[in-house]
Amino acid sequence: MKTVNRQQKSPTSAIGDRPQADDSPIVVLANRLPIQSSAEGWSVSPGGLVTALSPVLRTRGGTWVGWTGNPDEPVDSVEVGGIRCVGLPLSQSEIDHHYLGFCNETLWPLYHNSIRTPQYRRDWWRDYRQVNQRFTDRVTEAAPSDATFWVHDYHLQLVPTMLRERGIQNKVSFFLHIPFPPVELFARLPWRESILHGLLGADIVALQTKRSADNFKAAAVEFANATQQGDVLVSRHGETRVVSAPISIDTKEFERIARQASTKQKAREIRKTLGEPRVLALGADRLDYTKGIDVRLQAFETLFDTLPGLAESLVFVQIAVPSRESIGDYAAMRNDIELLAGRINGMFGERHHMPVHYVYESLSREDLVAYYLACDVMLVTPLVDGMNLVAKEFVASRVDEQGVLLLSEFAGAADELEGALLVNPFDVDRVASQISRALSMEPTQAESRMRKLRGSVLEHDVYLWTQQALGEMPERPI
Ligand code: GDG
Repeated sequence: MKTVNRQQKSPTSAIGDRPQADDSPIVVLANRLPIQSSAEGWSVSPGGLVTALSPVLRTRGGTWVGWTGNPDEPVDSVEVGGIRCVGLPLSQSEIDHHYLGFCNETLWPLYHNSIRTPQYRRDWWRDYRQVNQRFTDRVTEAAPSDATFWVHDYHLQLVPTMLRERGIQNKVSFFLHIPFPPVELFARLPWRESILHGLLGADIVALQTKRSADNFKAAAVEFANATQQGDVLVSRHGETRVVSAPISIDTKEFERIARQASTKQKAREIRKTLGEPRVLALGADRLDYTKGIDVRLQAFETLFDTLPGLAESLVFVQIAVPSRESIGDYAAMRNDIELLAGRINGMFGERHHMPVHYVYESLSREDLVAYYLACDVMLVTPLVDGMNLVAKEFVASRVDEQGVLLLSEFAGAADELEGALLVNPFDVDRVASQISRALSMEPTQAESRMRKLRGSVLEHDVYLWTQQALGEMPERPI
């Protein structure tokens, strides 16, 4: 969709003003490049976003611009796994101020409903602007003339309008992976107007849920003088269509891994190694304070206290992937969770049986799917979450139509995943009673719920999301 006013706002085009077809090459801008280096050179790093975007980048051609994750590491342009990757080296000070500071200590907590206190610092903001500008400069050098620009996430919210300021009139789509907060929380951000004006340079702003889309529209009306006409915001930057495009997964790929004999064998081994418990419950998350890992542990503590014998017959495995360890709130949360897990094992464990297994590492995808397959109950209890792909991956992996999903109503995925047992993660007693309900659910009822869940994830996969987020097909009804 070309906009009415773009021409007027951007009279000179640095890259080109040809009409763009839907098969135009894609240029992805994301904080991180999807590659990792080893002795053998660069390889694709495992991750949701790269899996999601690889097919469209390979078929339409395109480039990915981002940072490698290490300070001052230059990557000119390398082709890895069929994707052209162009690096933007960041200095240690930019990493500290832009990535760790403004992104992860200001925006991350603020956008997650301020469940930790956001820090507002002008020096961080200065580097946030600077890094956004450097991304913009780098991408304008690297992009083909007919490219569609696809800007990702809270790290790069100023880029759409910075592209316009460089005279670029090509299609620009922005996708926010985390929630957009209610206007009364967003209002606290000292740079709220600048962020909104940064985003409104895009033709499309896509968000995970209708609620986030509504929050964004309300903020743009209140703080950026935009007027709203249905799903379109009209501002001094032109027209911006606001869509909800819930991200998803490569469902077929998870099914394929789950059907492999080696994965099924691993799933059997997992249960055997854990002492063949009657019930295996699972959590798998990046170790983040939004994910409600403590909520699950507290719920199990309550259950073990009230249901005699349960702690002897159940094992709860929590896979916790290390994340953002240098930030104080993360270190404190890790400490709290490990203390809680230790306390539960101390109170309810026996010499040959510990009810909580805490795995502080990142597993291979095949191992993760084996855990998904091995468990009886999957616990996804974030306090707030843009979408939550773990919930969808669990469902996709259950080709046997078994297993129960317990899901927080504050995960974006809850809007779609009918068939899950929904919980309010702030109500620990209710989480405990829903776990208990899952444990005693009739197999036929569990199967019918899982069929419903699988129908949703099979239909709404990552390929559909790509089209929606780029504004190339109608939004799905929720
Ligand atoms: C942000 C938003 C939104 C987990 N354990 C292991 C492992 N994982 C992978 C999962 C999944 C990914 O990590 C986690 O994705 P989430 O969606 O749960 O969460 P965030 O990292 O917070 O992502 C979120 C997402 O962006 C996409 O838009 O859904 O709301 O916060 O893919 O598989 N992967 C491996 N080993 C593990 O042990 N390899």
